[in-house]
Amino acid sequence: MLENPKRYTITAALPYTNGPIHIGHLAGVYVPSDIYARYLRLQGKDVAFICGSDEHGVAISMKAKKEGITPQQVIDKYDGIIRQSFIDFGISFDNYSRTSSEIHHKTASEFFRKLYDNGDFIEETTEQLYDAKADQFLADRFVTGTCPKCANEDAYGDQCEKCGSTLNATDLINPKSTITGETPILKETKHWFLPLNRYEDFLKEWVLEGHKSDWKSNVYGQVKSWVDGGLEPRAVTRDLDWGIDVPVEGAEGKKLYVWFDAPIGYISSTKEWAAKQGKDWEPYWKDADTKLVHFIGKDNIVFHCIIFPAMLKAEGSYILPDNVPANEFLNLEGNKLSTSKNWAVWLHEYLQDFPEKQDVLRYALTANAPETKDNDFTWKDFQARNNSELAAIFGNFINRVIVLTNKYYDGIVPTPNEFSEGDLQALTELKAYPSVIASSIERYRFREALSELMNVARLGNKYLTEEEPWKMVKENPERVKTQMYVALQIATALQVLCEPFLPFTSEKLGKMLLNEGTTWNDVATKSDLLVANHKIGQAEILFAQIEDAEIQKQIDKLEATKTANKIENETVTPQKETTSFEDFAKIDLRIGTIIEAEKMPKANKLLVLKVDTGIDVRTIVSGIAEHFTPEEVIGKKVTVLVNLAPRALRGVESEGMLLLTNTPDGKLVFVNPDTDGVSNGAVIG
Ligand code: B3M
Ligand code: ZN
Repeated sequence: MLENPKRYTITAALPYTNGPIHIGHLAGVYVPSDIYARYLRLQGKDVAFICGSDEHGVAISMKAKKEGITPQQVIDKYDGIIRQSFIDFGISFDNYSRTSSEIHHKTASEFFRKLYDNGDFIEETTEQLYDAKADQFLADRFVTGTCPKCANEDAYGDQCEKCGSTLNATDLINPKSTITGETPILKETKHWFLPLNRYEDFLKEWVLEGHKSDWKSNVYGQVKSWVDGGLEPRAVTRDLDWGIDVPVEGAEGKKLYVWFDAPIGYISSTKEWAAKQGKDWEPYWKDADTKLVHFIGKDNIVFHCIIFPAMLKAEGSYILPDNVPANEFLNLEGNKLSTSKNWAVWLHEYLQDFPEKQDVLRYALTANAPETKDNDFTWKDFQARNNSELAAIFGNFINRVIVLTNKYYDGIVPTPNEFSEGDLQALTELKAYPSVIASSIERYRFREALSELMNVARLGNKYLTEEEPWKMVKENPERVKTQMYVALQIATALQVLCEPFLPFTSEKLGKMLLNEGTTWNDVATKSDLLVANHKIGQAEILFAQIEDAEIQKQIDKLEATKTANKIENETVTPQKETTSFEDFAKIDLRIGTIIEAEKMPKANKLLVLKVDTGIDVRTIVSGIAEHFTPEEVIGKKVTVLVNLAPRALRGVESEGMLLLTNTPDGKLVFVNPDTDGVSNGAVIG
């Protein structure tokens, strides 16, 4: 681990511009990286916080085909939406570029060409999957099939999301083209391969030895299993019509593999940033005193810990990542987040429903971050985090301090008298928090760091509750001056220390305290963060309560998505075997009317019905009690199978059966032909 770096290059995974971003992206990558970058800036460090849109790859082409537009139109649409989401949520990149940019095409091409000229690639003609109907080679997401490692039937040509394996398309069992559904054939094609096997010793020494103690176990474990399992040459070019041309002769129609070019996007984005700043980009990627940290999700570990480092090693002039603190996955209400199933909380939609509540989501996602294992986002937890933590602890403390200071001293910070033991104890505890929080952040433990931040607010509440200035003011107003002075120091510390986590709240609180310029280090070293006679502003509510109705609306929205997915994905029951007209003629279907209904005692699912079939009035027991009340069905016209052999149900003789079907979300509905003007007993045939 690099001690005392001169500068920091922090990268956040480049989001594919094939759709908007959701809470899983924020939780996994962008909030943790933003906390880290903001914290380092508060320490006065030289930080380049880098990101950009990932605009090549099959995912873009597939989206274009699906929407009937060009890949350029797809990336322009979603690049704009994603950029805005990052701005809206205070993700403070120093530069956000895009891999369709000219500077990236140039940087990636030069990078490839250098390795090509060094002879670092294996040039080989191999048989690849080919969709004869679409007249297209199938790579990556253009083909799905069964994963040879874990038997997941929805594995992609380059990766299995279930077990995390990286695959070659030809590894798939029962491959199917996602373009036409056809079974692909094998066809020869030339590609260039990065011989990862040649880098096994380097990776063993750099990662398995060098980062045994400081890389997260979920990351280290994945890298170890890949390297120990033996690495194979990996194609870094594709037969595609969208992407960066392969810059060598004889490569017409070939593009760089998206996972070769995308990580180079960090470098080109840094170049773009440095040019705008009038800085030299190279120290941020080539100086041994630079700490390079990649923030990613777990499905990107192999690309950031094996493939990209092998590329950097081969190129020879770059530094390697000091850490890759990958997060696991966030689930939503117990199910995997899914763009394709619209099972997500989209950031742009969140802000429509919860305007000005970016920090509440940042807080809830950090408090629940999947740092070492997959975790679950629920709307109930989100509400509790806001109401029981942010509002009840953080907001309540701040509100009491600001209101009382305005009430007792017209907003002027009082001059303290002699400090009591309790005062000194609180001020001493306060000074410890900057290093406590820093220690967690620097070990990428953001949940822990956030919990320590909230302990500052708890310290404030505890102090006020023990000191009770609202009572003391009657008997010893001089004492209250000291109490409020101490409370204001805690509030100011909270304003500074919360900035990496809750930037919008920090800004609001800064305006309420009219405090500027207090540094992280001041909190650790100074006792007068807010000096006597400083005038503060008025209180405003930092965290309004989130009502049950607002949460129910979100839960209902997800239920509607589930139903829509069921409808879209409903598989039709296959037709039964052929029957004869003679057999059909044996059944006797009539129109009838339910004239009485009651629940079957001690049987949740059964209603006992009296049905006028036109032939007679008979008893029919029907399993519809969980879908209809007796009142709802009385008077309803129904289709009745009248010559079904009678049978006793819970001691009640049932003579016939009503015809019903169900909606995709499982609701039962009566099946009735258009029965206007049709009498009971009418024969259906
Ligand atoms: N575009 C994100 C993903 O796999 C991918 C990251 C690239 S970082 C260089 O969803
Ligand atoms: Zn698998």
